[in-house]
Amino acid sequence: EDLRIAVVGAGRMGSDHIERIHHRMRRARITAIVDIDEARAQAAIEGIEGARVYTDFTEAITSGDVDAVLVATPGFLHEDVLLPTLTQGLPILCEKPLTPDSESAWRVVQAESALGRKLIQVGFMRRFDAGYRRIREAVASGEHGELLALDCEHINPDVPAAYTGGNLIDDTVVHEFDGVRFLTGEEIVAVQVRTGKDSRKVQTDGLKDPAQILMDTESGVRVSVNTHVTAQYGYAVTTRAAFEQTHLQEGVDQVLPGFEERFVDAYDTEVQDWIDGCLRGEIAGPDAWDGYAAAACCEAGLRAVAAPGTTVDVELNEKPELYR
Ligand code: ISE
Repeated sequence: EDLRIAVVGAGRMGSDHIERIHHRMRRARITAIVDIDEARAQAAIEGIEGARVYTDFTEAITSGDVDAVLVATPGFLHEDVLLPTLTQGLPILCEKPLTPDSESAWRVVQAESALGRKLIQVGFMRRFDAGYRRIREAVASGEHGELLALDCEHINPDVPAAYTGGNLIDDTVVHEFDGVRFLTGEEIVAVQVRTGKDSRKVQTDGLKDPAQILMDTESGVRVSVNTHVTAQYGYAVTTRAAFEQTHLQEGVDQVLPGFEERFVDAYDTEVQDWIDGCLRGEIAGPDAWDGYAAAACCEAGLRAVAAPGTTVDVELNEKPELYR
């Protein structure tokens, strides 16, 4: 039996996933597309036989026609979708961020903890990228000695007109917060932001571009992330990992139009693994704790943006049993 998926949110990421599931994923089909904008949902459903449009999310998840839910609404709407879906006991792939702030992310963690089993995977797709995995394996095996530093780049051709300095952190750098946690296997303990000359392509007040975000991990791995989100020429994500005995570099030759192209294989692997896991009754991949930890890093990052040059500590609650 195929996994019957409801996709909630038919915007940029939702449509990308709909197309992916419909054309490329095995053992799954879309049975519901939910969007408050009915016309948008109708457009997304075209050509998908057996799928229904819903404007009401609760109706979709209680229809009896849905085994799993992929959440692709804007982050501020996630909690309202996640909590009822947990209550229904349905597995979830939730696009990043889990929720926009650590307080709401913690509520989700607690709700899942209370159930006593994992149902949520967070859509941090970089964990499924081949280059990221090569670095992670080298860190875990210790074959080149200890990891000492990570120097990363995150380049976007442009961002929406209303993009703020805060979005730079909670929409863009959130990927590095998770990526660094994944690559090092450690929590991030502190964040700092440095800014300088701004590009004349920046359209919104308060967005500093380019910027540099510095992080420290528990064992003292030094991390820098150079962001440039109005770079015009393309999308690029690079990582240079310095070990005691060598360095590894990933992504340097990959400048593409957007993240959909750059991470297409990562997204495909992420969604297929999730589908296969759902069918086996197992949830793997980045979990709600990872989503919460990233939200806590973002909070520190937002304070760091407001006070360039100061180091802001990341505050984390104690990790619940379920995630240990
Ligand atoms: C988006 O969510 C992504 O996944 C991209 O990697 C990131 O560059 C972009 O800023 C985000 O909006």
